[in-house]
This record gives sequence, C-alpha cells and structure tokens, in this order.
Amino acid sequence: MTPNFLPLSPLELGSAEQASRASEFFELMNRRRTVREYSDRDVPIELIEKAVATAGTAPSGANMQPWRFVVVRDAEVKRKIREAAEKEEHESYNSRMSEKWLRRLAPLGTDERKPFLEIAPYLIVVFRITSVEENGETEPTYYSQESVGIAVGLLLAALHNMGLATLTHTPSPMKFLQEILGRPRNEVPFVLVPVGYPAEDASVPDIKRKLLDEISEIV
Ligand code: IYR
Repeated sequence: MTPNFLPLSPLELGSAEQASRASEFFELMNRRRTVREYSDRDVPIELIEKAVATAGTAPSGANMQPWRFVVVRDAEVKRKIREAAEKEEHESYNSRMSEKWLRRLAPLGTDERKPFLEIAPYLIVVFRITSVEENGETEPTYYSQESVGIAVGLLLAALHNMGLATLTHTPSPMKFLQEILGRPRNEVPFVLVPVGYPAEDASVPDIKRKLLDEISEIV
C-alpha cells in the first residue's frame, strides 16, 4: 500500500514566544496536584468531552489509538464502583501490599476508603484495547501500554488546564470495572480518573517533586 502524505502545518513561533510559552506551560503543570478530596459541584459535560478529545490526540503505536474512555456520572454506577474498589482495596491494604509499599504510601495518607468515587461528579475509566478484529482475524495492538499512558497524561493536563482536579486511581485488581461497565474482554482497565472541583477544605500531602538535575542529564 502506498502511504498518503499531507503537508504538515507546524506551529511557527518566534524565540521569545517559545520561551514565554515554555515557562507558562511549566508553571501551569507544576501546579497540578493529585487531589483526593472533592466537591460534589457539577462540571459541564462539554468540558469532560473536550478533555477526552484532547487525550485522543495522543500518539499511539501504529496509530491504533488503543483507548476507550468511559465517562461515569450515574450515581448508582459510581456507588457500585466504590463498593467494588473498596472491597479490593481492603484486601490490598490488609494483606496484598508489602510493608515496604505501605511505608512508601504513608506520606500520602491513603487508605482503603474511597469516598471520592461517589462524591466526584465524574469518573473517567480508561481502558486499554489489547486487540482488534479485522476480517475475522484477531490482531494485537502495539505498544498499547505506552500509548494509553501518554493519552492519560494528556487527559490530566487538559483537565488541569480547565481548573479541574484529578486523581490517577488504580484500585487493584481492576477487573471489576470491566464487569460493572460491560466492556468486552479486549478492553482492559488501565486507570480510573475521578474529576471535579476540589473540596473547599481540600489539602494535599507536603511532598516535593525531584529537581531538574535529578531527573535529567544532558550528554
Ligand atoms: N491503589 C491503592 C494504593 C495506592 C498505590 C499507589 I503506587 C499510590 O501511589 C497510591 C495508592 C489506593 O488507591 O489507595
């Protein structure tokens, strides 16, 4: 097959504008925090849709776009998800997680209770599509972990840019999400993202990001 190419229309920026946009974007993203205390204040669905559309601009292996975003706003579905997540988390905190792991989590103040799963107005459940069917044949998707990870990064950035709070929540195991949301076997839960406004008295752990020279090296 001959590939079809179109001209690229790149952003063309002067160097002063590049520098100011670079700093502004860093300042914006550096204010993102993982939020575990939510207000029940509603969020317009259009904002959620725009964030999901932004996530869908991510690059993906062989352009297979191996993601599905299930937006949950129904109170009864949220209740079921909370109930199932708390059941798994009870097992995790009480027997599945190692001492070392629990020690790592201590500064974050997490525990098995997940009220945000019912309080946040939306839960975006991200599924990773592991295979596709074409002409009666099954084909795997390629680099789907990497692809979906990048898409979730864009999702979090888009929501943060709208002034909305998020949490990258990974109740483990997450199979119950496939069942509650009726997804097929080739859609595997990847992460659950509660979205909303933070509670008025929300607080976040006093933890620090690594410095630039700790995370990078120029050779
Ligand atoms: N899934 C559990 C535990 C947990 C694990 C990690 I790694 C975190 O960074 C935070 C929590 C929970 O959500 O409580």
